[in-house]
Amino acid sequence: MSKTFPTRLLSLALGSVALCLTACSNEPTDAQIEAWRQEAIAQNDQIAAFHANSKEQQEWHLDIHGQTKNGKPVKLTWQQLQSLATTHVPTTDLNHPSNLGEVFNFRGVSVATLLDRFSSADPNTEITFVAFDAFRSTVQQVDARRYPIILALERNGKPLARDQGGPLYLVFPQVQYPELRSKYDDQFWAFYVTDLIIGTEPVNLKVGGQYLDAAALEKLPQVTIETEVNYKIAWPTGKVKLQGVRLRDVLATAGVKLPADSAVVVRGKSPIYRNGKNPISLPMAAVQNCNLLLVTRWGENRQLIPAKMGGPVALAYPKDCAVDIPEKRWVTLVEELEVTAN
Ligand SMILES: Nc1nc2c(c(=O)[nH]1)N[C@H]1C(S)=C(S)[C@@H](COP(=O)(O)O)O[C@H]1N2
Ligand SMILES: [Mo]
Repeated sequence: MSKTFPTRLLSLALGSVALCLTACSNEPTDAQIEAWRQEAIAQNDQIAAFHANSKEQQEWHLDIHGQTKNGKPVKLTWQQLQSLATTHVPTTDLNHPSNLGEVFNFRGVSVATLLDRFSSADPNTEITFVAFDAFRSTVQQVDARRYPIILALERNGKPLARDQGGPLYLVFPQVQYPELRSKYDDQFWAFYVTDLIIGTEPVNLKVGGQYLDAAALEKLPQVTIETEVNYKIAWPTGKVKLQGVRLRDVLATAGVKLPADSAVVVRGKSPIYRNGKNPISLPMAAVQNCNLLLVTRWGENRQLIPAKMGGPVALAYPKDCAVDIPEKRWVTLVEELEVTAN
């Protein structure tokens, strides 16, 4: 595969030169050759981008968690998604302001079909879509069953590019059902969807080869802070109460050693939180000296944190921490802690 690009580039360039050498009376100027070269490079880049894009699509999948029929997560491969994608939705696309009035033909997987096949939750349960960038969009299950809401993978017969919300884009049939316009406005149209959570998952935190459940976390000392949060979606603005347990207590209860020169990597569900090149890595000094928290409850009534808000477990930072943390990234849908060399 890697051979085709340079070969192609060369033949494009040579082809242009040969063509002109016979047809033109003059030798091509340096400027012409440079123009052809640029053209060949641009074409080559396009081919490379196309292949990268289709590779990303081939590897894309949808994970379904929470209240599934057998209680286990379901993984749908790109191929399975393609064969399930039999629902067509003609609609305008809120996120393409250049042609707001244009009606596109989206093809995708009906969310109702996914729920019929995989959901065991009662009709009042919310479902939450999670995206590559940790964006979340929560829909009422009754609406997903009543309307043809789809995870689109094609628009007007073409795969959805990344800048069109692809490979999987949550699309609402707002032309056929105008009442959806206000209920599910542009904020709900999630791009690059990776996960669907039916209801909220139970706590299942992986720490040093062990899995801790809600009961294990409840046994640890509970800490409450009041702070502004940066979980972005579905949280009130201003200060909120958060209740949770200290990161260091969680690690200790799992029997994990905490060398002074190590760091704790926190991983959430979304791929953006699992980027090995840019992990969420907390220096051990901060873990030891600050009340970095894994929170499970919020608000005056200490309610459990639903998937809609990024629960059941999220990472929170206290205001007052003497140790410098390079970048405070608030992590939702926390699934794993790992101690690594710093
Ligand atoms: N994955 C993902 N989808 C998303 C968003 C996002 O940040 N990530 N932003 C939402 C919001 S708030 C809006 S208004 C629309 C358009 O977002 P844009 O203006 O950033 O393109 O996409 C929605 N879908
Ligand atoms: Mo928005």
